[in-house]
Amino acid sequence: MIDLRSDTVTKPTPEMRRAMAQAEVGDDVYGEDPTVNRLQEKAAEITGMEAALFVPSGTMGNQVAIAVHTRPGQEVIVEAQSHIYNVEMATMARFSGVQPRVIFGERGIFTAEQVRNAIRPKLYYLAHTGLVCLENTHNAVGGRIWPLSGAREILEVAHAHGIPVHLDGARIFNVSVATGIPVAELVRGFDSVMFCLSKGLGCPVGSVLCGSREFIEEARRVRKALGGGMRQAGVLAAAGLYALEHHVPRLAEDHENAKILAEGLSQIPCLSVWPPETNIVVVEILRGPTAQELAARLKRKGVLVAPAGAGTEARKLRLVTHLDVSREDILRTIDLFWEELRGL
Ligand code: TLP
Repeated sequence: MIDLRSDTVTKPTPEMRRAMAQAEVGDDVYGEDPTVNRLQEKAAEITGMEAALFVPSGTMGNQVAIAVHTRPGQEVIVEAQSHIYNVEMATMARFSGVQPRVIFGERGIFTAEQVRNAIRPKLYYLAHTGLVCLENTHNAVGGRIWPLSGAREILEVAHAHGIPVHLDGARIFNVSVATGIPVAELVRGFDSVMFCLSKGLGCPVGSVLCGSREFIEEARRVRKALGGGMRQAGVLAAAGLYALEHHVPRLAEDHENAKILAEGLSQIPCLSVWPPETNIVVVEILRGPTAQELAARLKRKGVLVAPAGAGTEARKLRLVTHLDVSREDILRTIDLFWEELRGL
């Protein structure tokens, strides 16, 4: 099977498994797992933040950040297609007692002016704005890179109002490799950043939340309260350390494969393909099968792709390149799309 549904599907390489098997471990709830501690130190160093916390998933990293930054009854500014708003099961309402204040970006990217207009005036009878969240890359709009200058303007506006800004940087390493800008530079000024080890970096499990020492101290309490205190988690952290040391530059191959895939598919007349900026290709099917139907037919031929969006958006597919798909797999996928769609 050629699995292009997500970069979450990668399996640990033999070298990564070796690093996991050999990891030195301890009880991380006591702060005594040396490998977890090393991963957290390394993540803090890479992001230029004071401290970091290993969490089981990106969702938990985002939600712990929201819980620490906000108070119940506040609003959180989010983009309409963001993961935090769409794919985290309204968890900010469930665990933090806050509601999303949704802004519609231009193809997923909103401006500082839009943020300024969405911040509530500090009147006692209005909900106060507790947090702004950005997502880089922005998954649902095809792995788009949030322009750094725009992000910095948003940071300025939010901070001028005393509002913190969290970055869902699930794929921030893709941004860094695509732009050549170090991660620390991309996240400078944010109050917290979450990045995923279990996406393009190829780990089986795990994300890291980074921020100030004070923020991470509180985040550790919230993680434990949510049931995310892990014990001998060094076996997982070892995979993270291995990935940070060996799997970052190779993301360029995924970006190259995404470009080749997009170029190939864009030759098919009934498809409209969004030019990828990183490792995510969004394909709109203009005529013929729905996304579900085409995905089912491709599956029978050995290729897995993900229908993107629901309802009215059922004519979109998302294809994600990663560690476990080769150039040959990409060329084969293009051929199979042709086989299904020729003549349409
Ligand atoms: N994204 C998954 C799905 O949930 C859509 C994927 O296959 O892309 N932030 C962003 C931007 C994400 O894309 C994801 C996962 C998360 C957070 C959550 O990470 P996990 O799945 O580890 O909770």
